[in-house]
Parts: sequence; C-alpha cells; structure tokens
Amino acid sequence: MKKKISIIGVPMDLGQRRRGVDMGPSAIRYANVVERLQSLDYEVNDIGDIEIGRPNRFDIIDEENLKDLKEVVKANQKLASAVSDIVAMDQFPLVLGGDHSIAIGTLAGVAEHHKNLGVIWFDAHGDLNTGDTSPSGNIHGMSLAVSLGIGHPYLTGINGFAPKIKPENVVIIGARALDPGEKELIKEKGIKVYTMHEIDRLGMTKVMEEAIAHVSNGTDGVHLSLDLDAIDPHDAPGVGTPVLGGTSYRETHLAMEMLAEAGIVTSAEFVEVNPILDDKNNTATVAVALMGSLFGEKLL
Ligand code: NNH
Ligand code: MN
Ligand code: MN
Ligand code: MN
Repeated sequence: MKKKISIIGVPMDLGQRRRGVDMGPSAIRYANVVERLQSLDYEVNDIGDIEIGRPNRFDIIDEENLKDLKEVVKANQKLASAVSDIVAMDQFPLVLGGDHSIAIGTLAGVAEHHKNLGVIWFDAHGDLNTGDTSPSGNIHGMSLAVSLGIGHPYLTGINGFAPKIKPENVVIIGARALDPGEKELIKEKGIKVYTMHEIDRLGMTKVMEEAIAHVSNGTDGVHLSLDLDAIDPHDAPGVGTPVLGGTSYRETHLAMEMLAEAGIVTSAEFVEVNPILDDKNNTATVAVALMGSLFGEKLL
C-alpha cells in the first residue's frame, strides 16, 4: 500500500432521495479517520470536500428517469479531476461519501491511470440499473453500470472516455437486493457476484480468496467501493436503503484484513453513511474501523 493517503469528502445526496447522506464525510471525520490512519504510519492529507450544487429540493429535475442528472454529472466531473490528481501524485485516494453515485467520478479519475482496473463492489445492491431499468430513477443505483459504459452518455462520458472498467475485472460482494434489469445485466456481461447466499455457504474466507484472485488477474490496480449497506443494518444502521441479512461486523473486517494482506488495493471509497438515520454515529465509526483494517491495522 502507498504510504501517502489523500482523503476527499463528497457531500453528495442528489443520487438518492433521503437527505442527510451529504453529512457522511463530516460523520466519518468526526469518527477520527485521519488520526486512525496516521496511527498506522501513513502520511494523511485531508484535502476537504468537493462542492456539490444545491438545487431546490422541492424541484427535483427528473429527465429520462435520471433524477438530478445535471448536478450529479457536474459533481462527478469535479471529483474525477481531484481523484486523478491524487493518483498522479502517487498517493492513495480515499473518498468519503456521500451517496454511491460518487463512484462514477472516483472510477473516472482512477481509470485515467489504470487501464485494467479491478473493482470490488461491496454492496447489498448491484448498482447496475440504467434510466430504463431503475425502479427509482436514483443515480446511486446506476453507478456500476455507468462505469461499465452502460447508461446515459452524460454519465458514461465523464472525463471524456468510456468505459472506465471491464465486466471481467469486477466482483460484487454482499448482494441481496437485485432488480430484474440488474440480474439480466449480470448474466449478459458475466459479472462475478458473491451474493449473501455464497457468503453463507462458502464463508467469507473462501469468498475473499476467490474475489482477490479474480480482481488481481491481469489488472493494474484494484479499487474498493464499499457501500455501508452491504453490512447488516444491525451493525450499520445509518444508511438510506438498509436490507436485512447483510455481512456481519467481523465478516466485513475479515474481508478488509484479507485485502490488506493481499496488498492489492490502490484506491477506495466508503459511501452511503447517513448520520441522520444512524444510531450515535455507529455507522461512521464502523466505516473508520474498516478503513483501519484495510490499511493494515492488526488485532495483535
Ligand atoms: N436498486 C435500487 C435502485 O436502483 C436501490 C439502490 N440503492 C442503493 N444501492 N443503495 O447501493 O433504486
Ligand atoms: Mn451502492
Ligand atoms: Mn447499496
Ligand atoms: Mn451485534
């Protein structure tokens, strides 16, 4: 792992409809993310937040079932440039969300430097919708599809090239709420998915061994996109779309510890922390603890 980490906050809440997820970056900072990573001997640089437009909340613009499309595009373009600059300086970009639509910008920035990027998408959901298949019109449920080059050209075209990633380099872990269009796309593109069924059946150790092998095969970097709703709502209640039956606190830590051991991760984002829906900032605290494990914190 690189020894210099740059943290960027993205107070984005326009990719979904529950207010408060824009406070995610503050909640994660309040949970001492900088101090936690410094204690692991990283040089940590918090470069602050990306500015997000604030359209009138009573006036959600919904074109082609893509809510607040233009503001989401603008914010992700800014994020892509900031992330690209961090990678260009040979530092590790750690992005704090904000809703999961920000993965579009993070991946656009990282993919400028990694042409064969592996992606671990830790999520209860697939985020593989388009305006045509989405039940909600919320762009946070589309960010993986967009990064694969599937979706509205304003979104797929961010940073001037598409696709950002290839389906064979992606693995989804923790899925348990996939929409019909997402299931079709998974089959069509042959995307590797470990649903909760496989996690129950094989155990997290085997799942991570296989996932690590999959995303390391022929790739030149690995991005971790961790949606806190992958974790069971009992352990991470502060998310906008909780789904019962997620990964446990320890299973998720084990996954991070195995990634740290493998030493493959070159960028990461932790998203969907909503302190308004949370119980005493538990979810941000869990996020920071998971970052600790990802960056090599040991129990002994
Ligand atoms: N699949 C649903 C949609 O597209 C829900 C997505 N919600 C998420 N994704 N939190 O991670 O609207
Ligand atoms: Mn998600
Ligand atoms: Mn999710
Ligand atoms: Mn418990």
